[in-house]
Amino acid sequence: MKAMTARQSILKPDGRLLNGAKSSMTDAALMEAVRWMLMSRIYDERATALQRQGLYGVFSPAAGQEASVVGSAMALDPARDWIVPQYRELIALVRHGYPLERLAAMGMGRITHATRIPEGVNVLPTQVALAAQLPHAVGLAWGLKLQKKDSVVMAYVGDGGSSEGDFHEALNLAGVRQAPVVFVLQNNQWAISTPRRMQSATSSFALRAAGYVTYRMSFHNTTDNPSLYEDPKQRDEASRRDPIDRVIKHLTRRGLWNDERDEQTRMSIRAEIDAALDKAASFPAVTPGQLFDDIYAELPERLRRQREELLGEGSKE
Ligand SMILES: Cc1ncc(C[n+]2csc(CCOP(=O)(O)OP(=O)(O)O)c2C)c(N)n1
Ligand SMILES: [Mg+2]
Repeated sequence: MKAMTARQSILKPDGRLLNGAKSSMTDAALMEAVRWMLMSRIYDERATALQRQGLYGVFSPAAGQEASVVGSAMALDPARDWIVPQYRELIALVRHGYPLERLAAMGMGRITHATRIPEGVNVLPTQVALAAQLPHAVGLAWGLKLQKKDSVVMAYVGDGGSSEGDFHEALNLAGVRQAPVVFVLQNNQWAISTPRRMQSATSSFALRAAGYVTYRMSFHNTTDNPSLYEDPKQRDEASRRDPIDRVIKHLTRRGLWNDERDEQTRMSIRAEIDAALDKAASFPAVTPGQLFDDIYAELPERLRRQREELLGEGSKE
């Protein structure tokens, strides 16, 4: 197998395909992809604005990475396959059937039954403890194989997460057990402020796992300020390769996109996001006692005591 050591891209900044390159996507798939990518970008803007108003928790945008997230997720059949995310692949989960309003409810602190993954939606929850999702992904894939299911698990990890022991353990076990799991390593050049060159001596993360070279075109999350460590030239260079701009320019050249369609698409996405956010905000706020729910079938003594202490002796809450 020839190792990939540089960015592979067939779509130029002006929306033209490289000479001789051919997209294997149908027009219908392209149109679907661009809508998911736009939805991701517009949701980033809305969630960030809400966070700045104190109405949303810490939020990690996907700006710049939409093509990796949407392109990989669209290879899956939601009825058959599974997604195991890190925390930046929100739109992949929505495409797979996790309702946006439930993800929004989680972001807005309504960590109640309102955020539950519905029965039959094949996704695991987002994971902030880096790479801890990967051994679970392998276990899930191994289990599906033992059950003779024709399913694959797609597990996401970042360049930073790939330095964790869990990453290497998971890949090794997947190899040994031939578990049907695809690891998508999104190398967005940063682990918060740690640049990719400080992360690994490897010439390419693709030597470790199926990789995408992309660029995080925003802050790490809403607590971060990249102007303290990012050279603005890097961002300018990445903006020229903005995945959404390139696909829209490509579709425009081919007569599949115009200003009217652009406006209509963005309007319908905004309406969908507004409805999800309104619904999320209407869920009841979490009460302190709920912190202890849905973790153990029966609370261990230590936690039972902590719960009592928090709520006050004899409280019924
Ligand atoms: C085990 C662990 N160590 C450290 C952190 C703190 N932390 C949160 S996000 C992050 C950067 C992760 O970078 P990467 O895996 O490249 O993903 P990205 O945020 O770039 O998508 C770090 C170090 C954590 N969440 N978990
Ligand atoms: Mg990263």
